[in-house]
Amino acid sequence: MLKILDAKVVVTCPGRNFVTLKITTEDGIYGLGDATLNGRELAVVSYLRDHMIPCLVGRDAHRIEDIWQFFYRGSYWRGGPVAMSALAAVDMALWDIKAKAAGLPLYQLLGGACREGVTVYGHANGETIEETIAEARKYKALGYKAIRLQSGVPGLPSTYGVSKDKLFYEPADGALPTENVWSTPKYLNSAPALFAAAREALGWDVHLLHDVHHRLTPIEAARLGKDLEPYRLFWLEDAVPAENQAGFRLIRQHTTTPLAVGEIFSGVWDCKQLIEEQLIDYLRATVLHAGGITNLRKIAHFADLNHVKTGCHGATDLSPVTMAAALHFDLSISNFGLQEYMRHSPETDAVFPHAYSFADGMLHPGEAPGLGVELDEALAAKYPYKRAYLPVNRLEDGTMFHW
Ligand code: EZ4
Ligand code: CO
Repeated sequence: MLKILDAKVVVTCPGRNFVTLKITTEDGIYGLGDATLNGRELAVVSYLRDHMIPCLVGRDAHRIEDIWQFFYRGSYWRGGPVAMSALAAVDMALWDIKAKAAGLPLYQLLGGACREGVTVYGHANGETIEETIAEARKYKALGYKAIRLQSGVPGLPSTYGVSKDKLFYEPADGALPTENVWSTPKYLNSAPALFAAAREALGWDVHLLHDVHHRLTPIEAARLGKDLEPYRLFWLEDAVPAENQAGFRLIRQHTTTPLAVGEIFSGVWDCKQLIEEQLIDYLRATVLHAGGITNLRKIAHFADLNHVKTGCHGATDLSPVTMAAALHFDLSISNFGLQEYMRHSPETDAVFPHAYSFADGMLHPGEAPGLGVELDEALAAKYPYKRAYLPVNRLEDGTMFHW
């Protein structure tokens, strides 16, 4: 019995908002969990503080599966991003505690390493194709084996994924949502040219990826997939919104471009059909928004039976605690595909000192017991919460669209 003494939620904004759960046990061992839900942070804070922490105190921290089931089944209102992010934070913190109690890095408890490191992809972006390719060259020089390319769409004032600060893209940029403008025809006319130029300039010895960010219909996505086939993408991400999973059948029937989807999924029910019917190649669900390490492991095992690999979301709104948890998970599962890696700012890394490190295009979680991430609470307190929203999108005629 490793009794849970207390738990608290820390909100900090070292450049962007992060919500962290810290669970403390009677033995003095503590664990950290990330509960950050970009643009809706305080809903998860309340879910944890007002509804979960009172039920956690006094429980045995070792009983991870039981505690997971207690909250999942016991809330009656199952699932959804707020509840599953809160549950994930509890789950991550408990795995952190268990691994620290064992004196082992978490990946050892998950079955041990299946590979030498976790291959990651970085984000190259620019207003123009030339600028994007120049950025991609920098990633290649740093040793990256896989690079996501996003370029400005001619005729649109701004585009998803294209940022002024190349290193630290933060789409949640306004105290009220920024309004962007979108045109599918303009986008579909420009995207293939980016990859034609990129293969010409970068060659074939690097994996290239692209994120559509849920902006097409299935038939439009099918066309884009076909147009991109000559450039052999590693994956085409979030081609359409995935609430209607059957929509992927149509894309699948038309193109051999590999498909990735799921960074906003809350669990297996958001992707059961996608996996079962083998409609996708990579699942983007994360340990954070999909209910923790406990839940994502089950989903990954199910995916493995259906030829689907993992491709965990790893944007900067996932804190270093999630990044560490994802790396332990990635290292230990049989069907790992690729891990997204957007570097955090030095301010964020200072608040969350961590054992994971990058070399030769791969991240490794390190050998520190547990997740291998600390929280500098004194420093965190110096960065108070700042309301920030993700942008919204409208078509050129003013119609609300997907962002
Ligand atoms: O827009 O993480 O692949 N990465 C992405 C991200 C998401 C943000 C949303 O919080 O799509 O940039
Ligand atoms: Co994405």
